[in-house]
Amino acid sequence: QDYTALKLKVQEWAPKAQEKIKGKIPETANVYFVPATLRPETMYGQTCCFVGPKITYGLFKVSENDYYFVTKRAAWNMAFQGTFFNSDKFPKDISELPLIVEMVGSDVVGTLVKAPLSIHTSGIRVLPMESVLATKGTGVVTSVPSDSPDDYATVMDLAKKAEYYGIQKEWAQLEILPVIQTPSYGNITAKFLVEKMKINSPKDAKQLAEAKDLAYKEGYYKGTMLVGDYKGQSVESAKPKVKEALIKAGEAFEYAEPNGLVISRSA
Ligand code: ZZB
Repeated sequence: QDYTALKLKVQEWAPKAQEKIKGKIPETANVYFVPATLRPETMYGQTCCFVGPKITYGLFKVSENDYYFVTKRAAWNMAFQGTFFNSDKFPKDISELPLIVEMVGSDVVGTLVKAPLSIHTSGIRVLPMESVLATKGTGVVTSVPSDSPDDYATVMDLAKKAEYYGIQKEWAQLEILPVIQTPSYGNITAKFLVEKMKINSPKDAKQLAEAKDLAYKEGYYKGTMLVGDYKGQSVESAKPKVKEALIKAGEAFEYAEPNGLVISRSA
């Protein structure tokens, strides 16, 4: 899979995370949460960033002043894609990764990050999502509730049970921006499908998978951009252009994953 890895810069850490990184990175360091996405053209509509609350992540040093928050598995993959090392210095073992500190997802819930292209320019929050897979992408997922049924179902649930999840309700209630117009599902595809299919919970995995499929197809083949530099263009034509622009601006990079396989020389 060819993903776009987006750089969401930390503005303010959640207290638990702050405690764990204290003294381990410079005060002036740039730290980024790095979700992997297949839908760069939807980034205007990001409203939060998901982590698996029980998943273990690492803070990895990428350059003198830059650090990435991803799973160790993703960092290992990135190590061979020019993200951490030059080809003459590929790591031989996972222990050679520049790991600063490990944290679990729940440590970072509440962290405020700045998401490139998002209309929510004062930042979005890191929130918990039970269905995040540790074995896919970077283990960090950016949330676009307008166009991802999983994200829509999750933010609705988070807002409904904010106290249970230990979050502030407002963090899950940022405005949902219409990003893509479609002939069959209107301009907030995910909401339309979740309601039409009567999906009541982020745990309705089978139905959500079906909704995701429909949303992908309709968005890609029939969608038109409602916002951004490529407003009025088809999604098919805007997608590579948005990706390119993000990469050029230093706000994203390419991340590839060999079919969920972890190629580890130490394995
Ligand atoms: C933003 C986005 C906006 C996404 C959208 C989708 C959609 P797929 O389709 O199953 O191959 N994702 C990435 N990593 C993980 C993970 N570790 N666990 C759970 N979900 C993950 O997966 C690709 C999509 O799944 C990614 O693209 C990401 O969400 C999520 F409007 O990023 B996406 C109809 C889908 N719309």
